[in-house]
Amino acid sequence: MNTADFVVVANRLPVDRVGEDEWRPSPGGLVAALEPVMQRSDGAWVGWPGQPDLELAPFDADGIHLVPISLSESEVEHYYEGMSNDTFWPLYHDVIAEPRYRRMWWDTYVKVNERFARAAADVAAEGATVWVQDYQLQLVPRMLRELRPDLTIGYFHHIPFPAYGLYSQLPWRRQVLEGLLGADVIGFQRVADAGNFARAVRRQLKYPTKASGIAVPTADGGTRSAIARAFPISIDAEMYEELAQRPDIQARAAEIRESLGNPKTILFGVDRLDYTKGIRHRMKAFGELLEDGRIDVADVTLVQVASPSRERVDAYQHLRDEIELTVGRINGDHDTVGHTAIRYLHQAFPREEMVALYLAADVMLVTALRDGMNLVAKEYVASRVDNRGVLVLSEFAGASDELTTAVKINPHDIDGMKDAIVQAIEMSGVEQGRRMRALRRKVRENDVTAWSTSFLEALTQARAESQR
Ligand code: GDG
Repeated sequence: MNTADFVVVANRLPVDRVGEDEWRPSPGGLVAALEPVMQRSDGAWVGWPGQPDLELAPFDADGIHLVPISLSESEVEHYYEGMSNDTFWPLYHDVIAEPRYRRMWWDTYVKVNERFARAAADVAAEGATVWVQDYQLQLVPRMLRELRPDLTIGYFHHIPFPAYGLYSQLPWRRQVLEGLLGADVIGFQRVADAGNFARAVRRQLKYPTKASGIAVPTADGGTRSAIARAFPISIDAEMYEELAQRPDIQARAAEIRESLGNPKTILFGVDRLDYTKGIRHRMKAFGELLEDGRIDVADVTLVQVASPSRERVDAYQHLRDEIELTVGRINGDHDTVGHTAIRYLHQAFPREEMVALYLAADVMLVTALRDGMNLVAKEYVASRVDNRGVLVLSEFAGASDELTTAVKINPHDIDGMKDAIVQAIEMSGVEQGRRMRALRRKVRENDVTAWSTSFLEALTQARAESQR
């Protein structure tokens, strides 16, 4: 393939390198969401293969044309671990951890964004649609528009966009807004994120905004319109339903219960090990419930999968230490020879095992302090083909806007979270069914195909209008 009519540009390629010439589809929120879309279209995907100093020619995998971007060791350190994961990530998640502003990181971020923009410009056919993904590549839309004014450019922001009072800390706040405004459509998870973005544009750049439209000045002295609005991302719900109906996966769920000593209630959490996910708050609430005697270790077990993430960033190393200290203390205080309080797994599991865990879990705990969407909440719901199980869901996760019949919590309110967990443990089967059916309807109606279709339709429409 020389050029493509549809191009995705994302930090990572949708595959991991497992051998010299061997690639495996990679796990994670973004890939899980875009994989089905890409396989249906004849597109190209521009991204980093995940290892430094890897110079690779474009290749095809799973029906997708892949264009690898090479990053040196120091570029990975400055652009990815630094600017993306130690500046933008904490700043955009309401400074749960302190963002670090390093000029050297920014310079590399600009340089790497240019490389992605040029690769996308090279692979895109005349008049093609390019869909840029996420906060690692916020400058690409504008760079790409300058290189290729014929393209239709979309951008989707997978993480929150913070309130202006926080955003304005960013030393490069103008450049980032201008970078994003290079897109015809800028998509966010929640209505509130799109609102925060429009406010930042008004305050910082003084461009007028009207409903979801932003009037962006052009080089010829006129204006063009960019659309900023919410497109809540979702999952391939049908795939989760199918997995959940497989006899081997159901048998595995029973086996998991058995191997935990058949507790009455299994609580489950699965997150990348990240400070945004509220894992410590969740454990504090659980530990206090045991301490208070409101639950008993013989009856209730918490299974916590914390998949390894960003292990070279300091804040993540500290978080891991804190969590593991907490797990050790709670288990030390409450375990019996036959029962454990927390079964902690710092590992990544295959999708089938995840679904077996969802099926084994009576209560799913999503306690994020800030989260763009949180796909785990939706995966749990889609997997509960038996219409049983309770989702405890943080108001601070984007999923909370749609999943209104979940048990809602404020994870900062430990007493409130403890009550919600007890409410979930004690909930009748009838009540579980009523809530779960409503949740499942939402996730099925607004699945990942509905998400990408509505984004791409908005893009087509925006382009048609701007050409008029
Ligand atoms: C970002 C935003 C937004 C996790 N551990 C394992 C595993 N996972 C999978 C889950 C889920 C995905 O990774 C995680 O997605 P989330 O949405 O929960 O969170 P982030 O990774 O932070 O994703 C988020 C998302 O982008 C999409 O826009 O929702 O707010 O932060 O699919 O199942 N999968 C497997 N083994 C694991 O151990 N197989």
